Amino acid sequence: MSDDQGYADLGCYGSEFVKTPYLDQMAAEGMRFTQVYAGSPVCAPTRCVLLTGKHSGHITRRDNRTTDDIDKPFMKRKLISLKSADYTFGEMMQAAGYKTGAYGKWGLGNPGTTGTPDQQGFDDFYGYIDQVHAHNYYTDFLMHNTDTIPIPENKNGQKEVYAHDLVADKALQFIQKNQEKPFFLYLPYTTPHGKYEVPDHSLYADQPWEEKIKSYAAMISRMDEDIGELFALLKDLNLDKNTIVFFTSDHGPNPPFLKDLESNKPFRGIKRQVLEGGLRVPMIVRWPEKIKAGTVSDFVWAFWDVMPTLAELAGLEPPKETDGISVVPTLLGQTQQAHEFLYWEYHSPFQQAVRIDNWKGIRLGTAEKIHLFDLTVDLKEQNNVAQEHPDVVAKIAEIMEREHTPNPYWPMQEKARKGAAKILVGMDK
Ligand SMILES: [Ca+2]
Repeated sequence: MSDDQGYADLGCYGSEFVKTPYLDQMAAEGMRFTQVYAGSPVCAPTRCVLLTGKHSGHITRRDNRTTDDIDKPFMKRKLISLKSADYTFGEMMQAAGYKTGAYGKWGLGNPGTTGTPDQQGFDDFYGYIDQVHAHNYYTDFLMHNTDTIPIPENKNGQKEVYAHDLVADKALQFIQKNQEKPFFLYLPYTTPHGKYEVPDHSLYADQPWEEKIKSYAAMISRMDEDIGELFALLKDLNLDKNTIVFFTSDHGPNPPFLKDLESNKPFRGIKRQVLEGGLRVPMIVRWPEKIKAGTVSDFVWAFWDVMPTLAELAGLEPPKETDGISVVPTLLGQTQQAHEFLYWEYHSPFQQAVRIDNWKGIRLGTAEKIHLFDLTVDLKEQNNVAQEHPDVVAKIAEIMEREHTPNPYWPMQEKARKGAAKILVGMDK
């Protein structure tokens, strides 16, 4: 999983700018999905959804911040940790006898809390436990499980070792080490999230873009090469055919990349918005001889389906509490029951969204009217047709009430705070 990478930032998703030969090859050898949704439009809750198989109305961590400290600087904000009662895909796979490893950005509970990777089903972790720490690509330490491991080369602001490279290597070592056993690798890379720093962006030297944009593109290409190495290793170890690999991004892109890279094409919206551009993500799944090579699927699914899907792939019962469905039939080319609806809530500013068939409803605060868009003809969500379809709007309103479980940290808000309106008028136009 990449971090803050737009739907359209891969060659196989139509990018004319970013070079991703290995992910393009993965898509050519597997199944590429055009209608997969992230759990939330920001980092922490989307990971919470992915790991627990529940949508954002049911999870512990529904925003990067808590509701009571919105005015504090980001570094001083309290971060809500996963609870012991939260059951993750790590715990599920660990209990089923898989060796479990997680490398990269965790962000669901800092050291000393119940939310650390070692307490949430991972035998081995290396990377950034704190999500804000992950913004630093030349950090002078990373975490191994809950131990601090110094990176002396980066002491005193030196930039000798690119931390992403260490994470990518750890993932390969995990596969090497566990090649004789069943293993489950969760690999949340930190690229191409800011800071936009990379050792080398010469691949894009001829582009007329500013530095930041060259770096962002180079970060994606660097990750792509690492994924190429991962596939090469699987082949070397003769694990290629029996290893199922998923690739996705955690949510939509940031504003600086829309103009030059068209990162959210063909949608509107960005990170922090429940518009399609904030939620629609690439999803590629590769499983040689089982998944038909080069397939493109428009089946509609979301991050909360990953855990039940893994359960079926591992021959387990579905998790007891989940909002998801297994998409294994779709992977195998069979037809399957579609979701009745998809639901999202996000808290800064408060937004809810529902998708039913090709209808998408968005509400900014419970006192506001629901806007309704027909994705069949309006992928950019610009033409509000709520007045023409009161029955659909009523159904969506009912889902918005029902799917939000009350939680002291995450109250429904009547009014989205100041600035929210620009989400619907289109801040990126
Ligand atoms: Ca992110």
